[in-house]
Amino acid sequence: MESSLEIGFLRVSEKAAIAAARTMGYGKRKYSDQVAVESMREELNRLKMRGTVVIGEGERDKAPMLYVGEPLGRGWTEGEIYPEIDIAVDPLEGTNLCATGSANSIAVLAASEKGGLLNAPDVYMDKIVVGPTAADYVSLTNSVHENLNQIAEAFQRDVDELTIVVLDRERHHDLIAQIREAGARIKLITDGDLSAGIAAAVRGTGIHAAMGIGGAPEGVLTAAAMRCLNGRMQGRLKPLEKWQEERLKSMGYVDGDKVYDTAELASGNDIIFCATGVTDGDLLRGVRFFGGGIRTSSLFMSLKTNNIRFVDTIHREEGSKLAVSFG
Ligand code: VTB
Repeated sequence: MESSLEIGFLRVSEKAAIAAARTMGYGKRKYSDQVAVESMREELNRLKMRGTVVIGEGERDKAPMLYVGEPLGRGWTEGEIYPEIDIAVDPLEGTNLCATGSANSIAVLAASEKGGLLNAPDVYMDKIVVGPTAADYVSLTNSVHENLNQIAEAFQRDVDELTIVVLDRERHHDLIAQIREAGARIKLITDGDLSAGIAAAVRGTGIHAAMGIGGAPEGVLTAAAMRCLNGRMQGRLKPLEKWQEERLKSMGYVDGDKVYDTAELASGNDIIFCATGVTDGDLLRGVRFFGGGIRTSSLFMSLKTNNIRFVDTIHREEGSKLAVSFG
């Protein structure tokens, strides 16, 4: 991918994060999502590409979507010289977190050459996510105990020195009990298993794995991040409701036990992943507003060029005399 296009994607997640962050704490999750979606759409349409959404906003939310199949970018009207790009978005991951001003909501986007991101249905997915240290040590077909022992071995520590992130949901009753029984520490989160998965792949966050059932679209985005970070994400599609089962069948997903590995979820060779903090989090700072300017913190990665960038951007308003401060 051209570097100007790569930088364009960073701008997309930054702008979406800023738009959402302006609504932080309003208590209106759908509105927060809507402004992030609108901002992403507007910015993506400025880019020199023929983009197509392959992972869009969840219909489950009934939010205004960037829908699967939506064409984006100037290439569709201005000419075929621009590359075809598949795009996966989660304009506001953790709508509730933003609406309540809680930690770890982010704006996320991944892009790849055509066909490089699985067009996963909007159902649930059972997941395990670890970073490079434990990447070769886990499998979704192992028991929870086995996986925790393996992760502990990878980190050369005891199981009780691990921290596992799990979404705080009734459906995780057994999973949580098993992790507790094995002795690992747990961080229960109200939302946002995508940002938890990314944090698990970065040393120093204090998180060693994310486990449990969350959204399949978020799973594909997590896998895109894992490709760039050398982490591992495994997922098994989990229809929890009747309509989800029907959706899977109609889309041709018949093998309910199939475990998708990182490179099946995100198979591209030219993957870009951007996440910008909306509210302060484990890995990224939230958007900060000053008179005359705004500051954002992003993770911006390119698989092809092997760059992982933590980008701290100051967006100065035109004519602003805002002094730049350190940190
Ligand atoms: C999942 C998870 C997301 O919403 O999609 C979750 O992957 C929805 O799960 O990170 P429930 O239906 O159980 O609420 C998030 O937590 C946030 O979008």
